[in-house]
Amino acid sequence: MSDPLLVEAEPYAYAFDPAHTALLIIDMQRDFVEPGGFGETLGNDVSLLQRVVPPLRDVLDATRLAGMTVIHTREGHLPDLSDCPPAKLNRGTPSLRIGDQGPKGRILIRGEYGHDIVDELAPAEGELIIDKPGKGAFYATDLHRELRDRDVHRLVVTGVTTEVCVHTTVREANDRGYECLVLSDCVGSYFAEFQRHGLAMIAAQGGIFGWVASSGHYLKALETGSRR
Ligand code: TIU
Repeated sequence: MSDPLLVEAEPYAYAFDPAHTALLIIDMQRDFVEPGGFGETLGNDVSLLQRVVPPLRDVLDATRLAGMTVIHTREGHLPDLSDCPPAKLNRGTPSLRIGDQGPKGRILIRGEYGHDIVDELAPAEGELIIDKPGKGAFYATDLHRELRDRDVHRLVVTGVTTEVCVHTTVREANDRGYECLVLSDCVGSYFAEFQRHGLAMIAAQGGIFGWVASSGHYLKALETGSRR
């Protein structure tokens, strides 16, 4: 194996071999990022998440160029809602519930326009898409098997929202033995304080769940690799 690439990160440098690392893009769906979707029905200002798209696009381009595995996830449910627990369906007082008709189609339902990934980050041919019914990308999906099949042990994690699906996924991944680097400007929250504290929680205690770095530091490491 060649020398690993090193990313300047918290709590210390993150080492990775591009051949055994995947970029994981969590739930960059219209339902969370654009008006008229699930995020907005919960009372959130979705414009806060849109700032994630440009740096994440740069990361996606560079990762594809490096020939690394790219995996996209989408949170959502079957049209008959058979995979949506009543506890999730009935939670809170959203303006529209999961499965209701919204301006971008039925809220959080697979196959609807709002459920799909934003144009800027659309999956390329051959990139794996994991459809998940929960917040974590490992729960009730084939993600663990797909990663093992590809001999991938490290994940560069991006997407939305920091303290919900990103956190749940990083915690699930960490318990399964994956080493996760979360890119701070490529994850987003509807709440500034959750963004700050959510990132701090990952790298605290010597990296209790993983590492945190800016996309700039990740891109710099990839550039170093391409010059070898
Ligand atoms: N509501 C919220 O912050 N997030 C979610 O419901 N799902 C994801 O984070 N993808």
